[in-house]
Amino acid sequence: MDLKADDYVGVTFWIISAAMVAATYFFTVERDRAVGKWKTSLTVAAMVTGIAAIHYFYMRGVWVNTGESPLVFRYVDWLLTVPLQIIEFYLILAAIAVVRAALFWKLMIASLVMLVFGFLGELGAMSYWPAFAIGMAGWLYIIYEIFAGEASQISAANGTAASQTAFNALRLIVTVGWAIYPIGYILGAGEGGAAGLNLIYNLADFVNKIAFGVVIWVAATSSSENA
Ligand SMILES: *C/C=C(C)/C=C/C=C(C)/C=C/C1=C(C)CCCC1(C)C
Repeated sequence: MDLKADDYVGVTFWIISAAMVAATYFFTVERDRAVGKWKTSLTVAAMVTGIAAIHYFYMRGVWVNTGESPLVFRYVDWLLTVPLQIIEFYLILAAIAVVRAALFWKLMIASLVMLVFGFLGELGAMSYWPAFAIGMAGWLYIIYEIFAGEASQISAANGTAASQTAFNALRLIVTVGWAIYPIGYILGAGEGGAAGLNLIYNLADFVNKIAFGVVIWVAATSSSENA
């Protein structure tokens, strides 16, 4: 089926598919410019956009052909890429200090709670707003942990200038960038909500997967040039 000119949500699915492929290529090639542990960080950034690219090809098909939310593809993508981004956070901290594995698991479990309850709510397996509230609690816990908890203390006490810049930028992404997602979920509750929900989720993925990788790329290449 062709993409209709007035299907603006479908167009965003296309643009983001292309952007995810381009970003994957970029982070992979730029890996050569990074040294040491930063190489792994760029590899993970490329994995996130690469996994998303594949899901975007399929999600676009569902949307263009049916006009419905590609619910399962969407959440499978998130369930793969959000944990990778949590790993990315942890790698940045682990590059500068000895970090307890418990911190990693706290962030990981909170992100899974956030996603699983979002999925149950959108699927209709659970009431929409209680599921949303539990998902929000998972996200707020992550924010607490990276601003007031152990993660922020490690970064402040041990970080280099580049790692602290990366940590602070990633923290902003998780707070401000991730805040776009609940807006999509809220729009999804309204009449004809699928368009608003997908438009906002697409925008959010564009920011949070590509900008997230770019932040890591900036830190990786700047600290490699100084090394
Ligand atoms: C690459 C994909 C990313 C970074 C996805 C992030 C998704 C979220 C931050 C979702 C958040 C949600 C809540 C905070 C409440 C419940 C509904 C969700 C799942 C949309």
